[in-house]
Order: sequence, then C-alpha cells, then structure tokens
Amino acid sequence: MIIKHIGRVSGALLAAAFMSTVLVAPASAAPQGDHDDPPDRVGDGVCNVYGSHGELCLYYFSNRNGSLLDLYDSDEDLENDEFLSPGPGHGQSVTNNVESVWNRDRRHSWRLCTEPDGDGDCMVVRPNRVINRLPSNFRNNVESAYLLD
Ligand SMILES: [Ca+2]
Ligand SMILES: [Ca+2]
Ligand SMILES: [Ca+2]
Repeated sequence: MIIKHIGRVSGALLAAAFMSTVLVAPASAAPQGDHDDPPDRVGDGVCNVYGSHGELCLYYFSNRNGSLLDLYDSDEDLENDEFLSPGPGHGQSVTNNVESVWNRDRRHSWRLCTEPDGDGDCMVVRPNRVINRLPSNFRNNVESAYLLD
C-alpha cells in the first residue's frame, strides 16, 4: 500500500511531466523487432494478439489484476503512459507501478528495465509468458520496456 501510495503521488505529477514532455517534442524510440504498423487495437486497454504477434500487457496488480496498459512497440519511458482499462489503477502512471505482465507475442521477448531509457536492472519476458508477480526488485519499479529482435 505504501508503494501504491507513492505511485498515486507520481500519478498526480503526471500532468506536469506530460506537459514538459510535449514541450520538448521528443523523437519516438526507434522501432525494434519486426513490428510494423501498429494495429488499431493497440492502446485500447485490451490485451490482444495479431497472428504471430501480440501485445505486452502491464498490470497494476499481481496475477494480471487491476487496470492494464497494452504496448506493441518499445517505450523508453513509461512515466507518460497510464493504465487504460477499467479497474484499480486506471488513469495512474504506469512507471514504477507494474506488478504483473503478459507477453502475448509468440516470437519476440521484451526487456523490462527499472529506469527509463533501458537503464537500471533489466529482465527478459519471453514470448507467450505470463509473470503473475514480478521479482521484488522489478515489482512497482519498471520504467521502460523494449521489444527484442
Ligand atoms: Ca490492445
Ligand atoms: Ca512512454
Ligand atoms: Ca524504477
């Protein structure tokens, strides 16, 4: 609860962080892997598969509970992303707030890191893998996610 309380404080700062991000107009992360045009269902709060590809879904709570964010391409900073589906955590910043993950891609692993831009400690989530409770040093600590070749 303490960590989630901190998460809510971070979420309260999201608007300011988002505005500053918009003002500096950062370039998008270079695409990795062979994902091309994102399907329409990316970012709809539902964890989808598209043929052999699929989304990486990040959940607010363990055991894929709570609100989720569905990613399709790498995101170097989850500070400006929020949980999208209805439920606990909805609307809060994803950064340092993820407890479980589901990689629905059948070919590609993802790398999760404890700081933005791939810094900090990183772990790999293999294809088709559910992690119902991230290891303690990653739980509520992930800040960037990279699709691997
Ligand atoms: Ca989706
Ligand atoms: Ca982001
Ligand atoms: Ca962190």
